[in-house]
Amino acid sequence: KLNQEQLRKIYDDTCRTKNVQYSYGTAGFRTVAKDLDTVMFTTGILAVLRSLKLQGQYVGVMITASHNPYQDNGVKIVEPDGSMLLATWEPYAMQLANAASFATDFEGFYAELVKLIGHEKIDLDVGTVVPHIVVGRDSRESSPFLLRCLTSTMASVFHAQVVDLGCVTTPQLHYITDLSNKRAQEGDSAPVATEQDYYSFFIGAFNDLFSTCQIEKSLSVPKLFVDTANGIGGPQLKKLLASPDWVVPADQIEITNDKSDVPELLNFECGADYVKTNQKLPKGLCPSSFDALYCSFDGDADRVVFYYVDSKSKFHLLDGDKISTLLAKFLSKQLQLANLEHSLKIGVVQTAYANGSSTTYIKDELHCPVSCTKTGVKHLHHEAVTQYDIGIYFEANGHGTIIFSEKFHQVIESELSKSHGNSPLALRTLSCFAKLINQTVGDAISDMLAVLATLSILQMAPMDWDKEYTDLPNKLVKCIVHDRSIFQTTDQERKLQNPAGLQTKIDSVIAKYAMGRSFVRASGTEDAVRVYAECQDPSKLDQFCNEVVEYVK
Ligand code: NG1
Ligand code: ZN
Repeated sequence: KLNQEQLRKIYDDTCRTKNVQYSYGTAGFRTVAKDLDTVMFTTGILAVLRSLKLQGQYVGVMITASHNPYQDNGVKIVEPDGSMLLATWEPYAMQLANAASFATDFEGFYAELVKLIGHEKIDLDVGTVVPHIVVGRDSRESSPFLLRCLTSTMASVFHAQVVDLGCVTTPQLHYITDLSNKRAQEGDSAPVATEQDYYSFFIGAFNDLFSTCQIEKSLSVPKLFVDTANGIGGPQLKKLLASPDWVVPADQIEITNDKSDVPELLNFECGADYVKTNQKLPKGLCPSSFDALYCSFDGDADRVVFYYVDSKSKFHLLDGDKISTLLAKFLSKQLQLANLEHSLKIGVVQTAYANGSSTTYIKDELHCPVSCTKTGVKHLHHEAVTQYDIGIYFEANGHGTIIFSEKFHQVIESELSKSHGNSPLALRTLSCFAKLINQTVGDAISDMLAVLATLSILQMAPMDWDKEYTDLPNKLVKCIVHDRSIFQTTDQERKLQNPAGLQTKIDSVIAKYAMGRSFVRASGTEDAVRVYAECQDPSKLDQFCNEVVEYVK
């Protein structure tokens, strides 16, 4: 069945990194690129097994390390519907990678592989099911080599059909994987979707929304500057803007930090993570007119944060919480206008990192339900899908999207058909808006279009958006500790369970500060513990945060 000798040869040639412990975290595998050959080899095999398990459906694999420095890279597997790898398969990804990393010889690794195949009852009979894989990568220099490690066994050993999308954003990979499977299910003889499908779809949705709302083909903000972190978002956004169907005047959107061909500039002093963390303009941007809007993508364009500079040259961040609240305000209003607020449930999903003011605003001003989940989009996504018909979720760092339920589509369709072409504007607006948001994963490009459309429909300037509520002063710091695994949390990561007694000490600090909130958790992507603190008085924030840090160290 399996050509063991062929597999052995590729294993020997590919898996040069040994004795590195790999772990599949919130963002897949991620580490310095030079250590990734072995884990790429095993992840390629696991993706093939996942496709075999799912009757040969297209499984996606993305090579990226998102906002990490240029020396890093990473890989993650995407399910046929564009969601993240099924949680029960994450341990397999780890077992296989660590088997290859720590095995003294090929036999040790092979035994682990056979065990997994047996456990999942996967039929390897060549010809019964052909596995299908879609691969994509961001702009990193190390990616072409890692792609070869990833795909080394796919066609030769497993007879898989591999579609290489080349350089794409992470959300494009998710979208294309999902669409390819949908087309295959509908019996399309050439189901593989392309980047072009992505551009056509989102431009179409944007144009439909604008014409439905009878907006001139021009944005409400005079100018949008887009910092693409010198990553893959730059070239991809340029392709979208260059499309003949894109109607917004070219001078309204300007892309900066678009040197995706200079490897060491990736995420360097620019991008969503830099802007959110440092709360200042990225390299390459200086304040122009004070009514301009700015936004920053991260390296693989799955997150976005906005900002502007006021007439006193003060920087104002419009982060993931502000995106959530803008979209929640807009969509709740549309639901009311369409008389659907009792039939469809809208809600916002946040993590503990959401600013306390945003949570209060959503509850008290928007009267919208709010959920809190653990960090990591898969948790937010799950809550959005299971609890709401319009589930708006964003991490404070700008990663998020809106999920519209099956029921939402049914209700909208049925209301539209009842009104015989004379349907209320709000109903048509909701119908168009639902198409503008990438349903598979947070997407900087699609989220950016949704925010621009919302601001244009509501005729809001950046400062109107910002003044809906004022963030509590807040701080996020990283603590390097001896062993971060001892920091175990409960209550959606808002409280520590271990080390014993530490939470009581933190609580005693919190009690001293007006509107104080602080929590401590181990990072899933870095070898560090994160301490978050917010309180009313900006002059006491540093002291507050330091007191908690002292207990953690
Ligand atoms: P960790 O390192 O687990 O805090 C970070 C972000 C998450 C998420 C993941 C995946 C913060 C505080 N944490 O997770 O929101 O984006 O990376 O990339 O921003
Ligand atoms: Zn990213």
